[in-house]
Amino acid sequence: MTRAWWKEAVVYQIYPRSFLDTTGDGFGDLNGITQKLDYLKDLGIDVIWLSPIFASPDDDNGYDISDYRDIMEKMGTMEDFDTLLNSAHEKGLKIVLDLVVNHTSDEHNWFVESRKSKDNPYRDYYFWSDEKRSNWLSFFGGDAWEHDEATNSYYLHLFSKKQPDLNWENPKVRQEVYDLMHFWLKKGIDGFRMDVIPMISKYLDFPDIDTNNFVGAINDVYTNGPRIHEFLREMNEEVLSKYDALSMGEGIGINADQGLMYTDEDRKELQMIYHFDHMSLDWGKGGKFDPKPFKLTEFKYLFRTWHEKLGDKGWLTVFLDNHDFPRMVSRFGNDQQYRVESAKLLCTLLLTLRGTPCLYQGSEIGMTNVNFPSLDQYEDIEIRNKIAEHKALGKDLKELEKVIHQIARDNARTPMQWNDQPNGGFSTSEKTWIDSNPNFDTINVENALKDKSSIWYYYQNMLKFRKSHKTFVYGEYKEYMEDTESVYVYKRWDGDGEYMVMLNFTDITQEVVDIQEIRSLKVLVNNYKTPPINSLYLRPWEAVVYTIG
Ligand code: ISL
Repeated sequence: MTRAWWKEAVVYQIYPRSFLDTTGDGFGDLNGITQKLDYLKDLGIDVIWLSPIFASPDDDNGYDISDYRDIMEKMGTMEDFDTLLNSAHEKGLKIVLDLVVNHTSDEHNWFVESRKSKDNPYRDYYFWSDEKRSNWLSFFGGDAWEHDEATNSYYLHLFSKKQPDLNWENPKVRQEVYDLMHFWLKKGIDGFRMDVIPMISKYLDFPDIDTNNFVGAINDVYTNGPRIHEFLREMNEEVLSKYDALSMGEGIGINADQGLMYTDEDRKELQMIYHFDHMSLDWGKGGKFDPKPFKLTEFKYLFRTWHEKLGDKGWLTVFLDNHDFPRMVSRFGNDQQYRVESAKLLCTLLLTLRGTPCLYQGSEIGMTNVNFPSLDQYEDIEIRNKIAEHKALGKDLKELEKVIHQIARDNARTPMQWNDQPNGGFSTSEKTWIDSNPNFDTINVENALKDKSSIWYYYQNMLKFRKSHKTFVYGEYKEYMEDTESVYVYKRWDGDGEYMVMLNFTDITQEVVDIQEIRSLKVLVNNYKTPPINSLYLRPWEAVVYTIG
């Protein structure tokens, strides 16, 4: 398997508006990130991915960009960005930006022009039609085709109506995107995370979807369109191949069979993608608002299958949460009695699988879902639209509220908890753009740094451990006890070593059975303060990494 820096790196995602506010306006900014670079360096990560920092009317928290070459005013200036980039580089940290080019803001100049008249030179930058071309639904509720008065036509928006989809069939659009990528790469950034990249090629016959099966629509119709690989190869040839840049695609809709097509090193498209298979395990057919129970066997099956299918040629980003999903300790762990143990267990999983791990801000202190007591506290357009839809239909909000507590994206978007001061030390403003999780009084960085047995130090230790044991990056993978819902056990090995990882995903002690190697195991890492009982038992949420032989 080819070795590469971006395979060995660990990425840390920052959600800038919620990281650190240095101006007192209740909104995180670039200077806040610069201030915390030493913190990140100490933690031991290599690459910082910044969610969008560009000019935007902020309909979808910056994922609606009105100028790709300008910084959002509330986040700072281009000078602040240059300072951040240079300081990061001085400390040996890399910066990756979010490339959101499936759609723009409706306030982007291209769209402002495009909607003016049918013969405007920018008309073909977007998808226009005299009538609705299909029954497609938008991710944030309602039709994906929006009527526009000016020309009495409809335009396509797979997300909010302020996020019109760009028409990648138009070579001028592609050139515009490549130009803006060059702009940032020439400035010295280290690569891109690519938002909903499998959606940029559309099925131009716009086939109708089964509106009761939104997940099916995403996988079968909205993503992996006929020209996707051609576009990505072109992007690689025109831009990426000219730099030593990281390219990480948001792999929405990509299944294990398709994954290799995107990341096979010989195909020269993207270096890695992060798939959604394990992120939708607890979604019913209706999508995230139709939750169903999570099964560990399915979760393990997915990791196993992806590992096999990508083989030695493809590559993955491994992640368990980000700004679009609930907090991992609340979703896959136990955020009450075993918060510390289960957060450490999930860290162990993230850092012992093949693939480039992507951590999300706050996981290193075990931040949890927020459960806002009032629905009015939710800021996300997705949730607000859903609430409005329910109200309009006269539906009961109690049930919806439960689901929102469980799945809302705002769970992961509450401010970073630095200390026990107001707003968890995130901001001195009385009002912040989103409320803090009140548990900042106990769960915060300051407390974590005072306690050598904290989740934070476990992360720091695991990051060092991964760096000094490359077997976890490149090695083979074999799973044991695949059919149990309680434990996740796997071996990682190569010429340099052989290791066993054992994780108990339950609140009770579990027995590990049928593993031959079990007699010759030595503990390397353990998430409990006292050594394991023995290698046949795992205490609640216990995680142990053993060396074999
Ligand atoms: O959270 C979701 C909506 O229910 C996801 O399906 C999400 O829409 C999907 O992961 C795409 O996410 C990306 O593009 C969106 C933006 O809202 C997300 O924040 C971004 O990560 C549109 O740009």
